[in-house]
Amino acid sequence: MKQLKETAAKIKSMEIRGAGRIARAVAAELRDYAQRLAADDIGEFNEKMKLAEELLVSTRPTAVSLPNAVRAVMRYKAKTVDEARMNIKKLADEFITGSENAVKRIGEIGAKRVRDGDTIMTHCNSSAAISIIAAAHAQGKDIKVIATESRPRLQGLLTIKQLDSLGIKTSLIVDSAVRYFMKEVDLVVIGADAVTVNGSVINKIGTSQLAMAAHESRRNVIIAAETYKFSPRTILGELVEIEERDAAEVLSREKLAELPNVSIKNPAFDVTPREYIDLICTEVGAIPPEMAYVIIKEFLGWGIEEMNSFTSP
Ligand code: RI2
Repeated sequence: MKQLKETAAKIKSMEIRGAGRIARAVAAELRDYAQRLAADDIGEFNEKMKLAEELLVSTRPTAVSLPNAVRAVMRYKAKTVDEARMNIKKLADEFITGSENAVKRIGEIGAKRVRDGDTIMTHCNSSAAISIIAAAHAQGKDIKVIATESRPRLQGLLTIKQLDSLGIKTSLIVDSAVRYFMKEVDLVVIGADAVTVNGSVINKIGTSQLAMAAHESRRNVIIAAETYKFSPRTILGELVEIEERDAAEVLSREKLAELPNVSIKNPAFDVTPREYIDLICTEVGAIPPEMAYVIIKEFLGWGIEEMNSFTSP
């Protein structure tokens, strides 16, 4: 239980972050927890696994990759504890390898949309988006990147470090400068924490204003997202919850205490409507956002019928 709680705490505090990384971390944790778990029979084992699942899913509400990873591992079927441990390990390992391959494949597919000489704008720190940029660079295309700082957690600093180590010329800008620099941009490439059935994309706060600025200037916006970032529950009309993080990420408690009339609002994500998105690049192909339902049904296995039968009593 100690390690399970530690992993949950690391995801909550964002020591482990990035929608794909979170998904792989929970799959690995469920796998390892299952191997350590003391249980007299399969009933007790299943109950304890369920509690572990609930704890992990509660850590970050927006990244749909998290419950999708949990679902992929928790569909194990077993009559004995040993059999359950074995199945869970197999499913978790399959998910982790599939996820790593997906990020690589997204790079190969997405790089086809990058032209020699392009300047790409990106936001926050997305492994899937960086996979596209890195693949285009590896193909010998002469590209430049403009990366946003991504306040308040400054994930943009991780992005510039990664791009720098690949030898890609990169400029760092403050988030509020995205429209100012749009005239220099050929293509926007960003990641996703969740994609809804209608093709809207939930990603780091600031993504929607970037996409709007790109749309205004007729620049293409590509979203890099593995299929496990698509949200089956949105078929039922559910909205993706936007995580509201601690005020101290924006202003220290001491400074805030000096301003009795001020409060901080700190949503971690926003929603970009599909009208501002040209393409969602997944590991199974680059699709228009209007095709999100096909991904949810064909590749995640959740169509309208499955979702309704799953939730009906
Ligand atoms: P990959 C991150 O969320 C960012 O919003 C990023 O765009 C998204 O996850 C996808 O990242 P956070 O964990 O899965 O920093 O592409 O809040 O790495």
